[in-house]
Amino acid sequence: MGGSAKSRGAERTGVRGARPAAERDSGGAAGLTRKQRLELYYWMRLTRSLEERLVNLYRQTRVVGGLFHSLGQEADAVGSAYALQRGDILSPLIRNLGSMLVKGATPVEILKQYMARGDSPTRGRELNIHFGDTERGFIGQISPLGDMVPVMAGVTLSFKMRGEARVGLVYVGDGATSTGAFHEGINFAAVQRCPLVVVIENNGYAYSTPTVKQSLVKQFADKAIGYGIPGETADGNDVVATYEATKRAVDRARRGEGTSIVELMTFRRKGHAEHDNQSYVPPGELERWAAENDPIDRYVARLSSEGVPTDELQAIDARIQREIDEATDAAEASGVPQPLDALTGIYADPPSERPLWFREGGAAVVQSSERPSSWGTFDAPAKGAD
Ligand SMILES: Cc1ncc(C[n+]2csc(CCOP(=O)(O)OP(=O)(O)O)c2C)c(N)n1
Ligand SMILES: [Mg+2]
Repeated sequence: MGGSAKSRGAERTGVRGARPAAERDSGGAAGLTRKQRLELYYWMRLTRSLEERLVNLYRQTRVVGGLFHSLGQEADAVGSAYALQRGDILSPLIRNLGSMLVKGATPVEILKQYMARGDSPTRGRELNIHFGDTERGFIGQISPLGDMVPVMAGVTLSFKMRGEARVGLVYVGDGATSTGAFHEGINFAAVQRCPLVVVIENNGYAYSTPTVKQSLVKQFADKAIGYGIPGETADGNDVVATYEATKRAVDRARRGEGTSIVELMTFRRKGHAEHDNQSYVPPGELERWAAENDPIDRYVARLSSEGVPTDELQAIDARIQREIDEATDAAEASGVPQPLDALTGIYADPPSERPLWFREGGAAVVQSSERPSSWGTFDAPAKGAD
């Protein structure tokens, strides 16, 4: 099958012009039940409200690291992750909080992680959402752009070799598509026919670099042609269209038809992180996207037109507020990390080691007790030896 983009998604306001919501939204309910359609609303609203809470905490200096925000991209994260099944594996990025929530990450974990609490998933050693849980089906993110594509090629090759009907999904930004790792990983996955979906989140910018300075391709899905795989562009601000396009690629992968690209057209309405004031975005662009192409507003309009009463959505909003308040209280009540936590999970039994060995000029623990001879490494020279 050729790689040319099948459907053109929401085009960028001010760059390619936006169409009215009624025309843009995909038709039908995509085979989703009423309960599922409300779940999509719940996950998008939870993502937005949780990030709003995180911004408040950041401004109060209670979030100690950088804060990465997915404002305006909730539909692309939630709709794509929703197309996966239990047992499938997802590799998220900093703007995929919504995807992680769909896969079972909890608000309290996210808050503890950003607030660097001692009982957060990484015990305060990492201050964003770079944590994973293979049981729940999301693996830990890493910062180097594109590098998770070859990793997920390997993960999905293992599914294929074991004869498991499982699928992997890896997110990359428009910027990450310019890396060597993206190219090597997707080419390998394609030729090995790995059950992998590569979702390119085309949000207009890679930090301050606009997509027009990133690549000359018209649509990033067109890159699929170069790898001999299918590519499809969908409206990433339409949660149902996103779900449908990703589901098509997921189903193909599960049927043994290999790797595909799904490009989701969206827009990053916040800076790269909270500190970035987006002075490089043309005036009016952010406001235009907020007014004309907000994924939650569009979905609320759609649900209303399908007969979902407003008070039902308001009840979901109230439930989310309660959940976030409770999670915030729990995160604030939990303690800060203890110094020895820095070693937990790294050495076999940290408490048995002298805590300040590294300040006393002693050899690393690994030199004395935990380096198996099978590693074939050499002993460090004894102190004072020639
Ligand atoms: C290989 C590599 N180069 C540069 C960086 C620094 N960096 C981190 S995020 C980012 C921009 C990413 O843009 P994009 O891939 O479009 O994702 P988005 O932030 O828009 O979701 C850059 C340049 C990095 N982490 N890794
Ligand atoms: Mg980008």
